[in-house]
Amino acid sequence: MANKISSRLPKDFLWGFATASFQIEGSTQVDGRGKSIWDDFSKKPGKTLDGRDGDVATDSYRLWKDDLDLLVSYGVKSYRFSIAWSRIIPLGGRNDPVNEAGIRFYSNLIDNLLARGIIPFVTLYHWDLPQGLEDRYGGWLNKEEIVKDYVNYAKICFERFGNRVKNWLTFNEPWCISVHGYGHGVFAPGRSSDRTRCPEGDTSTEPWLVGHNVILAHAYASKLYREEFKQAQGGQIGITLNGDWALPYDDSPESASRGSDADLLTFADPIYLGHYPEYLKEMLGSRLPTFTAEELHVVKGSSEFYGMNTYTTNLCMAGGDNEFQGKVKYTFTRPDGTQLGTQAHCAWLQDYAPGFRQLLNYLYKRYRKPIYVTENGFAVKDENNKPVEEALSDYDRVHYFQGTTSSLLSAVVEDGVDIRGYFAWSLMDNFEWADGYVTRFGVTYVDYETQKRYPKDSARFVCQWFKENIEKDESSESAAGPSAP
Ligand code: GBH
Repeated sequence: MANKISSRLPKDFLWGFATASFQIEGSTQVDGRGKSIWDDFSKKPGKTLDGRDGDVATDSYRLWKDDLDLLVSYGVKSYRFSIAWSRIIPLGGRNDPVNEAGIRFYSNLIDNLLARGIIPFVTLYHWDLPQGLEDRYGGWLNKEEIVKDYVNYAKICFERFGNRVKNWLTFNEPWCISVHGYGHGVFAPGRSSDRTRCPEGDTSTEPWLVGHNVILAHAYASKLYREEFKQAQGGQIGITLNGDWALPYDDSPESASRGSDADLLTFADPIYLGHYPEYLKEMLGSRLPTFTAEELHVVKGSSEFYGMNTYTTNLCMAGGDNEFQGKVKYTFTRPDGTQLGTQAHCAWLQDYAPGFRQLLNYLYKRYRKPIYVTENGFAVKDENNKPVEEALSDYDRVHYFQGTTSSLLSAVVEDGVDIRGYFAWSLMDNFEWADGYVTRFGVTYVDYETQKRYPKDSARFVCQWFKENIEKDESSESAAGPSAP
């Protein structure tokens, strides 16, 4: 037994499932919650695939105890969820009133998680900006206002929850906030240069401005935490970035050498290294905002770990004019016509686990920070059209997690990558943004008529896998009971 220990994940490895407030809570008009930018956006014609909004979602604002029972039945060590800013400060701003009912909701959730031995991993911002700030001054476009308002909101969360929450994520995926919200215009607030989608917006400048402002908001909130709360509360703070691995399409010189730079480096380089990547400066010229020396000082080193959301691997070729992809083209079809992996329900996702291991190695070598995989998951093709009983046999998702968990283990035990946690996306099917309820990412099936939850095979796989592949905590086992020596 003794020499098997090194082939496992360390005993304090955190694992569990992730969700986000707007995707699960519903009850959008309850207990003083203000509107978020997703409320009206998801109700506009054509914004979601099925025309449905987030008013009910998985009803988790009311059913949170059921969700907690589910987490307990899965035996997770940790749960990643997000706080809805507009429940805490309904209008959003630093001079607007705080909503005690909103505080109470998350406070209860946190207390009950802890009582069941589940460690909360909390995202402060998973895309649901208070509508009040969008209306008042243009939300993320307005650096002077939004940075202060975000920091104030974060401060309230540290003050009210920080005695119990030890793991903070400032933001989920700034790339998506910027590019989908202000480039493609497919996410709230839906701005874009595409006049068929949006009456105003400028795709060539706004996403970069918004990204810049998100970095600053993150950095100043992180500074505040580290200076005023960290020591007393003993927690840590970081950011979660999305990024997928890239492989060259073929061995021609046009095959992109820097395929995955666009989503990976745009945010990570400033935050961990203190500057925007060279290719981005070249590509954007004066359209790329600059940090003052003082700001840079705050930005550099502002994340204590690398929060990593990753789903797939792309084959890359130079060319095309998609700046958000760093002007490379993506495909899943190899030169010989075969597919890289199994196709998911959404076009952007195929199952290719070796890329996950390579990405972990790449990020660890580049930034030298402990990594938490904060999202990783798969949407099974046509799962939404299957009867429940059939959907529960989610073989493609099981296969996906078999691949990524074994890549995770190899990265830790063979490659020496410092990975501290893994959260599968998602605890349950939920409101999948522009896809509405069509695309299901859950390890738990949700019947949206009854809100009943049914564990899928993938839930069983993931839970079993982590139980078997984490070193046993001998001390706490013997402390917990009179079990064998
Ligand atoms: C995550 O984002 C989100 O954090 C989570 O809320 C969401 O439910 C989950 O994924 C599943 O979608 O978008 O066509 O330009 C994943 C974000 C999606 C970002 C795919 C990169 C690339 C292709 N990634 N995207 S496209």
